[in-house]
Parts: sequence; C-alpha cells; structure tokens
Amino acid sequence: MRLYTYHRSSASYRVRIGLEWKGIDREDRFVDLGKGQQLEAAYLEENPEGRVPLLVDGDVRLGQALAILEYLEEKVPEPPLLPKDLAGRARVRQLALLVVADIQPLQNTGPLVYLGEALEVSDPLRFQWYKHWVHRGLSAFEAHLARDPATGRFCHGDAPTLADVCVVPQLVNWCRNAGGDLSEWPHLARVFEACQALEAFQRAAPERQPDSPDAPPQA
Ligand SMILES: N[C@@H](CCC(=O)N[C@@H](CS)C(=O)NCC(=O)O)C(=O)O
Repeated sequence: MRLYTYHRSSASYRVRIGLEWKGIDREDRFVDLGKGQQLEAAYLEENPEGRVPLLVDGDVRLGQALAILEYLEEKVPEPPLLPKDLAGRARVRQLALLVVADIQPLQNTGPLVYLGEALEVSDPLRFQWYKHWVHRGLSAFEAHLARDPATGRFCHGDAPTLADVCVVPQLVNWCRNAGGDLSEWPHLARVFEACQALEAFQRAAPERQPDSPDAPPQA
C-alpha cells in the first residue's frame, strides 16, 4: 500500500495509527503541506481533493481518513478497531465523526490560510478561532466519555477503536498548538495516556515520521 502523508497532518496520523495497529506495511509518499505541495498539479492528479491522506492499494485509491480506516478494517479485520455490537460500532463512529467532521475541518490548514490570506484575519484572531472550535469539540467529546458507561480504559471499552485513533491526533495537535494542558478533560487525558503507551500509536507519531525534522536518523 502507498500512503500520501505529511508528518504534521492529523488526518494522516489517524491512518498511520490504523496501519500500524493492524501491522500493515506501507510505502510513504510525503506531501509537504507547509510548501503547499497538496495544491500542485502533480498531487492534484493523484488526489483532486488536494488534501492528505491518500491511500493507494492496487486499483483502490481512497482519500478521507475515515473511509480509509473503514476499508482497512474490512480488509484486515484483526486486530479490530470497531466493536462487535451494533450499538458499540455506532457509538465509536459517532465519537470518530465528532473529531473528523466537527473539529478538524474548522482548524485545517486550508481554511486557516484562507482566513489569513483572503479575509485578512489577524494571527491572534485566527488562533482564537482555532481554540474556540477545538475546545468546544473536545469538551463535547469529554462529556460523552464521562457520562457513558461504555467508556473504559479507552474511549470505548478496554481496547482502542476508531474513536481513539481519531481523537489522539487531535489531542496531539491541541497540545502542540495550545500549550499541552489536558487537565480540564480528565477522561480524555487518561485515554490519551493509555493510547500513547501502545507501540502502534508511538510508531505513528509525527516526530517519528521520516519527513519530520525531529525524525530519528534512518538506518
Ligand atoms: N476530511 C479529510 C480531511 C483531510 C485534511 O483536512 N487534510 C489536511 C491535513 S490534516 C490537509 O491536507 N490540508 C491541506 C489543505 O487544506 O490545503 C480526512 O479526514 O481525511
């Protein structure tokens, strides 16, 4: 499989976690969002959405991290990232979508750059926008974890699911951009710690990717 990815992309990070969790080998192709490579003709040829991630598996070519993760789940069911029961699967998808549909798009590079360059919104106001929407979304996520007995060591039960796969990159992004404090969200903080102890999550981390300036030297 070939993954078009960028070390700082939280959507790519979700897919990297899924691939690592399932032990699926991949070949990385790096798209430098900092240099705008996602909007260059060569990449738009690969993915007309102009975003990462993109997974290519033979004739299958998929953008949208959640669609990719569901594809991987069906192709390589073990170890699973969705629970066995119908209600559990729906809850996990709800939590995943809270990040994928309601938080990340409002703080994504493209819209933030547009706010700055086209609408001339100042950096402090753009940061206020970022903090407002991410904080609101993560607070809703925390409320779900706090009130639902299905929450376990992880977002749903005692094994990671797509909910953890989606929320961890968003939390890493929050820590990087907004000071690193998760103390107001104790359930999220606990789940985050449980995930970060797992090798699959560690191997998928931004600073471990070869395109990161913090990457360890390659053998
Ligand atoms: N809904 C998409 C979002 C993908 C996305 O927003 N990717 C970001 C990086 S995290 C990107 O490529 N941004 C570049 C841009 O918006 O120009 C998914 O979940 O895969």
